[in-house]
Amino acid sequence: MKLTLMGNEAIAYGLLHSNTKMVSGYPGTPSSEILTTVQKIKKDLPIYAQWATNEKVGFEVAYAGAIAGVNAAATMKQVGLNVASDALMSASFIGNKGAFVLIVADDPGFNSSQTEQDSREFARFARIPVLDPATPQEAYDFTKLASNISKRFEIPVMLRSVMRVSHSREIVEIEDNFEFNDNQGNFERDIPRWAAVPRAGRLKQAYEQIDRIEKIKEYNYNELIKPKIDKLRGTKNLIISSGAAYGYAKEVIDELGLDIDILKIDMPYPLPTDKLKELVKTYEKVLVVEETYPVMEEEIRSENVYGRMSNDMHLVDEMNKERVLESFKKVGFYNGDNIYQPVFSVENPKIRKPNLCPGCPHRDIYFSIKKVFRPKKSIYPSDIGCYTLGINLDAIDTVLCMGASVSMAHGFATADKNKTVIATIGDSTFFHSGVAPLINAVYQKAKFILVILDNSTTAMTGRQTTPERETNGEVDIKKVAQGCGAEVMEYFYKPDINETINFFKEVKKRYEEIDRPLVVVSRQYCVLDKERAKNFLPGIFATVDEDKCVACDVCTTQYVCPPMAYNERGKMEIDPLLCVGCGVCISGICPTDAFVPREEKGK
Ligand SMILES: Cc1ncc(C[n+]2csc(CCOP(=O)(O)OP(=O)(O)O)c2C)c(N)n1
Ligand code: SF4
Ligand code: SF4
Repeated sequence: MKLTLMGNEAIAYGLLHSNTKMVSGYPGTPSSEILTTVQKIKKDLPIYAQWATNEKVGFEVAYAGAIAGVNAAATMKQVGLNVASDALMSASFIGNKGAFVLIVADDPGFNSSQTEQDSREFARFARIPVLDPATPQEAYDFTKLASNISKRFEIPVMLRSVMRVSHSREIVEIEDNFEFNDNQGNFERDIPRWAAVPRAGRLKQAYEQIDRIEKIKEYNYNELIKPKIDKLRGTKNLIISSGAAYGYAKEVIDELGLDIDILKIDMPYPLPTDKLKELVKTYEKVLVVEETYPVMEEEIRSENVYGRMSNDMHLVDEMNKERVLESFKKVGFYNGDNIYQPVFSVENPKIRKPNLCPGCPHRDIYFSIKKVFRPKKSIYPSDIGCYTLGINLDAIDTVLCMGASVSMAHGFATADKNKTVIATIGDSTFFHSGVAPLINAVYQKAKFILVILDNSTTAMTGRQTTPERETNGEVDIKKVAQGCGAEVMEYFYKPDINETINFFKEVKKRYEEIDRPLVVVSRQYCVLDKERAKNFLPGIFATVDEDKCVACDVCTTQYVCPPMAYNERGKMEIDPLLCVGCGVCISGICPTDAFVPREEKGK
């Protein structure tokens, strides 16, 4: 059967068609659609497909399933693997009974991530095989292959996608008339294996791990690489490539009619290094085209191998045809002009700044925090989510990684006692990794304010569910924070800036009275949550009384609602198509009260 599928949807079908019974993960672009699609296509099948509180938890839930004999998978973005890496490093010694596919989507070019790390490096570090699909079709095929290899060698197998595979679409051929085999889990006690404690048990497993990876190398060569080597024509030069990078290299070769052999590697680790080095010797020059780090290049490094390590390939950012051709020129594969236009680069950024949505409650919280806790006397650590866009309001000083706002607030409060620390974190991020540092802060008697912006969803990554929402409040952020030992104040947001400012004045007062972390739980739904947002948006649409506007910039620099922009007369104007009618600007943002309800204009 043929379907037009996004890479991530193809992976979801691949999971279904390899009888995967458990899929667990944590959202993160560009991986999120994998689990969402499994939830959609599984229909009534007895498949567990759930979001976890973080990637480590997701990994461990699914991995236990694989130990119990069912086929399982965990999904995450590349930085999520940092969080799950503790579990991964041990799982690679212990292995699994059912298949365990670890799906990680990388983001070369930092399109929506804080790093562009290459997860293949993690596979090499953990000594587990990794498959690197180049297209949505391969994303489907390789998911099934990963499941087979995992089951056959009883080892977690990584499927490493990148944004250009996960988010591109093509017609994908998938299995027809598939019947799901509902195999039941059956945990078999094997204490020396599943609970191998240092040192004797682990020593044994470490030798087994080495032995296993050697066998997988052989498999890689015989089944995946050798058939392709047999088809090489024996030209003067060779390109070795994998994943999405292969697509760029192949297109450049085809479009320019270059006579260069190209060997596509499906499993970049473990590589049959000796055999590849033999192959490399039969060519004059070999260029390795891969994203993002020189993983294969390091493995097959020889005098005539070129790439990033020889400085013949760009070191940062995504691959594209212009960059590939530039490398061809550097190593002497091509002498003509570079026919491809430079795409976006740091030198010519033409980007619109990301911004909070019109009507987003997060904006008012930041505006009010700044009004009450003045920037010169405060430090604003924040975290990762939609609320990070509070950066546009200059209401965020630091962003590191998920959960770090809380521990960094603790650190800042300890290091700089002359300032008040007001940290911000989203509800999903708090559950992900904010709880442990809050306990630590109470335990260490730190004093700061932590504002949890609870919009009842994981908005940034596509509004996935959160523990509180899914349990109808059985898991309650307020009680969790209280249980951690923090003082808690709750605010039910209203679209009136004076209400929010007054609330933060109360917060300031309370903060001065106590000697522990003060947590503020600010509740309001995401403005894109159409069902719920209509309950708090009053439908008061704004316009500007131009006579009153003195072009002071307060609204465009301190409140920054997207419909606001200066017109050709140098006066503020509201784009009526973007205004969602929250009415907040009218409630007191402008020092001269230039914002008025639309129908009042001209009164
Ligand atoms: C370790 C890690 N996992 C996942 C992500 C992707 N990610 C970015 S923000 C975010 C959650 C945002 O949700 P929330 O904290 O509720 O804030 P909101 O976007 O709803 O304001 C996620 C999952 C990430 N950046 N890092
Ligand atoms: S804050 Fe008021 S006066 Fe200042 S630019 Fe905006 S609308 Fe004009
Ligand atoms: S009413 Fe004002 S603050 Fe609200 S969305 Fe419209 S322009 Fe933005």
